[in-house]
Amino acid sequence: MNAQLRYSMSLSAVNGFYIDENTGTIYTNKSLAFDPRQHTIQLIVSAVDKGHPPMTAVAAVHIQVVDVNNNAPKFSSLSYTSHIPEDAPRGFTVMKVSATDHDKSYSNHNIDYRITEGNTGDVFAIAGTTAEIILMKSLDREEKASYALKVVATDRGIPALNSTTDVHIYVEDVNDNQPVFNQTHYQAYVSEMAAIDTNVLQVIAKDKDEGLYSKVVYDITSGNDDQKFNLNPNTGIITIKEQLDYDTVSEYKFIVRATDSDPDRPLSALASVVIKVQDENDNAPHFPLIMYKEAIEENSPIGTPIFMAHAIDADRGFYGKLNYSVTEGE
Ligand SMILES: [Ca+2]
Ligand SMILES: [Ca+2]
Ligand SMILES: [Ca+2]
Ligand SMILES: [Ca+2]
Repeated sequence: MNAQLRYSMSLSAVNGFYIDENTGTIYTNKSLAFDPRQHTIQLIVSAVDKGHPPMTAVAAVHIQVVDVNNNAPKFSSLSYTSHIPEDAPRGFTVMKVSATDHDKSYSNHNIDYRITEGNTGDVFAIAGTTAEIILMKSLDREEKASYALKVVATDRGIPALNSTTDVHIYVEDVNDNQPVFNQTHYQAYVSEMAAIDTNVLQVIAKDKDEGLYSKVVYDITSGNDDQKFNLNPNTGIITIKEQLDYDTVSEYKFIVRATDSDPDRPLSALASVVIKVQDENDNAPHFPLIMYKEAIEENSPIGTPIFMAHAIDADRGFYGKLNYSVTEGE
């Protein structure tokens, strides 16, 4: 009977605890918050037996409150977006994400950041503790115009907790590509008889940039002094502007230019064009004089030259070679 004990918490009971008076087990009656400034709570427990007189023992109980890692880091935003020019220098800080963790102890709330997905070519790196996303390599919008990264924030608790956010990085265009002609040299043949506005050929240049930085306009920079041809600045189609004449000019050589439409710093490319005019039989031969009269002596031997026909044909080349024949005798 004397061994039967009755327990109590003496002195001022600490808020949050109670003791089973029969078993002496100490319970909490509310959730304890970890306070990094006060890790331990001291309780004074008395045990009284049922003897006569009762004997009392008093003990100090130190309760160590341990922070449990029960909060995952939480990002300040569900997703993040950043725009960065494609000519941004390496080392450029693209953006900064951030997460917080409500646990109290150092290891349970201290966060490390990692990029886990989408970092094609290791173009970006994240500073593990500050969460700044840094550009590590040169960008090229024409190669890759956007990145969708997954960034994970992990605390240092055991076990560690983490959460993930999406980071969208859009690469903004810079006019860093000049137009490129699909041929460096163009050549076409056109009949000298071709009508005005006939299409002779089309020059085409492409520009890998976007918008105005890729909108190409064409012009002829040299070789069209007599304005025989027209180059449509938008389509690149060269047409005949004035009647051609093989016998005056049989070949035209131009330099054409393709220029993008960057209002500040347009880029351009050049190509050469040769247009060969093809001869047509457009000039009837004619004799310089209308009538030739020759006196022939009677009884001249057969084969005596009596007349050297000499006609003129403005066609050169094949159509300028004449065949002579006697069509009618008098
Ligand atoms: Ca935590
Ligand atoms: Ca580029
Ligand atoms: Ca570009
Ligand atoms: Ca361009």
